[in-house]
Amino acid sequence: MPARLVPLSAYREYSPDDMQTRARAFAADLHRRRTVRDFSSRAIPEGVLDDCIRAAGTAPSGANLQPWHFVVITDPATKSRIRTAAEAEEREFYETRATPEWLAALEPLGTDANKPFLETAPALIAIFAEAYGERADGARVKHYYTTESVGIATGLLIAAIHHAGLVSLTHTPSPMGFLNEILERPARERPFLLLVVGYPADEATVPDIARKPLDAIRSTR
Ligand code: IYR
Repeated sequence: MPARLVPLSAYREYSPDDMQTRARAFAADLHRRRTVRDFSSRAIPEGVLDDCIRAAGTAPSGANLQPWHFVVITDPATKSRIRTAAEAEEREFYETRATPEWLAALEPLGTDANKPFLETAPALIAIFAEAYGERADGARVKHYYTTESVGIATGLLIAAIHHAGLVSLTHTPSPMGFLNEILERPARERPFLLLVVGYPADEATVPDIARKPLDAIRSTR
């Protein structure tokens, strides 16, 4: 089947000055983003997360197969079940699985096995990566670059949440198989990440850590 091509009508060109201003402003705004672990229980205005997920769903993906699924969790009982399961895995991680090197790397973040934010925060977004798709007749559809695709979508989601004026935490209890069970997602969906979303607590603090400067992350030739 030949590709059906349509004009690129949504593209906008900016003058070099505007381009520089926009690039600088966008970088500065993203620079304000911090991963937050102290959440307020304030509810998120209705509809905002839907738009953030719409933004995430614009991510490029392997063969445009869009191998992602987002579950928005606001139900207190479900959050509580997730907290219990996540903390069990985290205790295992902090007490046994994590190497001393790994624990040392985490020290500046001040994290431990207690995850109260899984109940305090108004919303959790469980992000699943579909290992393969499924047609209506049950036939499998192969997916390509699934991890890259879902990683990009997650990055856009985090940026969209920040842009909307909310904060998030990328939480990765490992393994996360309990999410399939609690959220009743099929086995072909692999839990990718649990994003905790909401307003920061009034007295929220963040680790005193810095981002690498441009010279450390970019080279030219
Ligand atoms: N999943 C654990 C440990 C953890 C691991 C990394 I790598 C981090 O950047 C942060 C935490 C936890 O959530 O505490």
